[in-house]
Amino acid sequence: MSTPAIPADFPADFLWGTATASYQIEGAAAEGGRGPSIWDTLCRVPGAIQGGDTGDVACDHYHRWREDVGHLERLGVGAYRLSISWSRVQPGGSGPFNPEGVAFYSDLVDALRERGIRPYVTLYHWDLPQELEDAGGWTDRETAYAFAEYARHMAGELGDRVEVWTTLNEPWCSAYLGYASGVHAPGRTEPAAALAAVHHLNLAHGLAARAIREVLPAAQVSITLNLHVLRAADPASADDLAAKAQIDALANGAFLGPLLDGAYPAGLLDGTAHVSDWSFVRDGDLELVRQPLDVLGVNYYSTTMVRRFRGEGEPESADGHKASAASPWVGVTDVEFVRQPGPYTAMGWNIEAGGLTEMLLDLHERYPGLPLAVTENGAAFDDEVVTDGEGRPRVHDARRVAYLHDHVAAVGAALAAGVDVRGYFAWSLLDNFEWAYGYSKRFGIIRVDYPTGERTWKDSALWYRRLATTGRLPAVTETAP
Ligand code: PNW
Repeated sequence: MSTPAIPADFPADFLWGTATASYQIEGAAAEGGRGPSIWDTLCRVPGAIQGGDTGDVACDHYHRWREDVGHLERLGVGAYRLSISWSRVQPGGSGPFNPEGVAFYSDLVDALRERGIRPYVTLYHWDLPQELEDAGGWTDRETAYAFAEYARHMAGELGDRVEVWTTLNEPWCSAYLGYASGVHAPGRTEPAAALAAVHHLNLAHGLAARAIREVLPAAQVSITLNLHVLRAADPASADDLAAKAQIDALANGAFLGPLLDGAYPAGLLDGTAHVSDWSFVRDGDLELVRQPLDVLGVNYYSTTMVRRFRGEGEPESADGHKASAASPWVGVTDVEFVRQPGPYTAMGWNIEAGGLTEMLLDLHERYPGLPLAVTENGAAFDDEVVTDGEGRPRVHDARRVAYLHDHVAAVGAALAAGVDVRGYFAWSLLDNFEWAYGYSKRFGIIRVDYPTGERTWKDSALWYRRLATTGRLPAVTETAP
């Protein structure tokens, strides 16, 4: 086990939390007045989701939420990151709100606060109301205005009971996986549309941030990005470095640029000029997108290595598919994604905790004074339930404990180097619906049995409780119940 030089203790006010998302855990897809979302629709497309799984029931959190709040309380976490299902609170995405849906989140937020757990609320974790997609979805500018009205309404309903308002989770996924590669909802494979989606998501963030602050002037506003930590296969090769810059513009610059620098990077506009003229960016948009951020959320799982396509065979895309399958990398034809040394998680993602320190340091250097939070980090493994001497179910997920240990240590290393990191959220509280992979991938620190929904603490939950309650990095062996 690696033991990086980190302070023995995290700051006393450092927030330990866990994260989930509405569609991945709630179920009750047709209950309580909820309207359909684009994920309900994609789940009905044959072949779209592994095993034909759907979020119809998921972890049944909609009915079991009191029990889940109990798990959070016993874990001793100071914060919980949840997302609101837009179509549960506003079934059509515009028009009337659904009081029953709003009450669900209001009660949940109250229950968390009563236990001293701060709610970090994400307004959009990919479950767009289907009616809005039918009108063009994120390719349509109107969706950004609709999002801002939804955000305004929720700010009024939940008010200052919410600790941090996060507008969007990983707009990279919404835009490129939803509209270019099509592996996420709405499952479209239209590269030009994906670029329009990038911009309308950025615009939606800016409009929503402004609307939230109009209702709640003291609100803390955030967005969560999945930045890519990139490596050039040969750092001495100008071609590979150019390939890396090309991917950096699409993956990172497309969001950091307008959010924090006030402009899309020239490399992004040039590199996609053959796909789109970006005429959907209107005068004044960039000022709207660049709203002050109280904290930037970053999700981190792995690193990405690229090189210039060397002309043998067919270049591979990010997920190992041949580039002739739809690629999320709009406009890119001559970049290869290189498989890196393991170990790997069950997602096939290489494990490299140092990449997290690197990402935090890099953000700190580029945007000094911008507070950061790790809003997701975790790993899928094939866990196994065993029975201990006293007949109790146990899950000895040693690889997940090691993953969390090393990545928390990586956050500690960034803190020690002076980076302003405020919190860390383990993905995920529960095993849940892992999007196109259905229930085949388990990220939880608490196991969920399907279909009974029964929850069982894994060793990683026991380890995380020790971390959250002491603020000290436990050894990987500290998993006693
Ligand atoms: C994130 N990629 O998803 C999401 O925020 C979570 O909902 C999800 O469960 C978690 O990470 C684990 O996958 C991602 O292809 C999905 O690069 C795909 C990618 C990145 C993040």
